[in-house]
Amino acid sequence: MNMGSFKSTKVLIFLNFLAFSLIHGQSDHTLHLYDGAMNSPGSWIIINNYVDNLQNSAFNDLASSFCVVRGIWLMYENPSYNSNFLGASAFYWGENYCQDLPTGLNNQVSSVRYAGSPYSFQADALNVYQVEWFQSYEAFTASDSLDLSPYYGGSLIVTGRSYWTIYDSPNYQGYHVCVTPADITYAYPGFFTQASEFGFSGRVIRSARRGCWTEKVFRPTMVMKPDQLYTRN
Ligand SMILES: [Ca+2]
Repeated sequence: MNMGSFKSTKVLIFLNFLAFSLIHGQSDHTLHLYDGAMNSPGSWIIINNYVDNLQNSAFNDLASSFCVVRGIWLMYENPSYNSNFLGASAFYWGENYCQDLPTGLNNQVSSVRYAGSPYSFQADALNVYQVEWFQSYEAFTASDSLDLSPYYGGSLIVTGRSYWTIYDSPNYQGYHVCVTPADITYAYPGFFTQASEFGFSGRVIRSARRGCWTEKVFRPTMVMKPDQLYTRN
């Protein structure tokens, strides 16, 4: 996988620009990071958008606990969502929940971002990541289609109540499967931490569109409950 390619960098920049310009720096997702553990939190910062490097907020490798006020949040050991160096990562979704960070991330978190729609964390959207556990470059769509450069396919998050079909070729061609949220009644997001969980081991995702255009359906192997931090172990 060519992690540092110009093409994928360009996609990332474009997508980030799109997100920022749409929401004027605000989103439906809010995260608090605390210097200390929950019993003595100390100084803290409020985050409601992507933070590529917490050094810019003078909070790099400082957080020992967090509160998710609302949303779907992804936390990474390294800057730029582990795109230059892979490492520990964790995810959380829900509202009004606080917890100490686990050992692998305590005083280690260097970047954070949310997944799903900037407008509502339970709206229909598809987030596709280059690497397992939602690491590295990301592509996002809330509309009917998505065409991708050939660098994606390591993990994905399906939010809202819609099914999506992902393809290994552009223009909705080639091998394809349908992926689903965890619960479409309550809009529980579907977290697919690695390609084997959605039948894409050894493949890349080149296009995607809303709806289930095949009988080959992959549901999340685990229903990730709200109000719990999930880390790779
Ligand atoms: Ca770090």
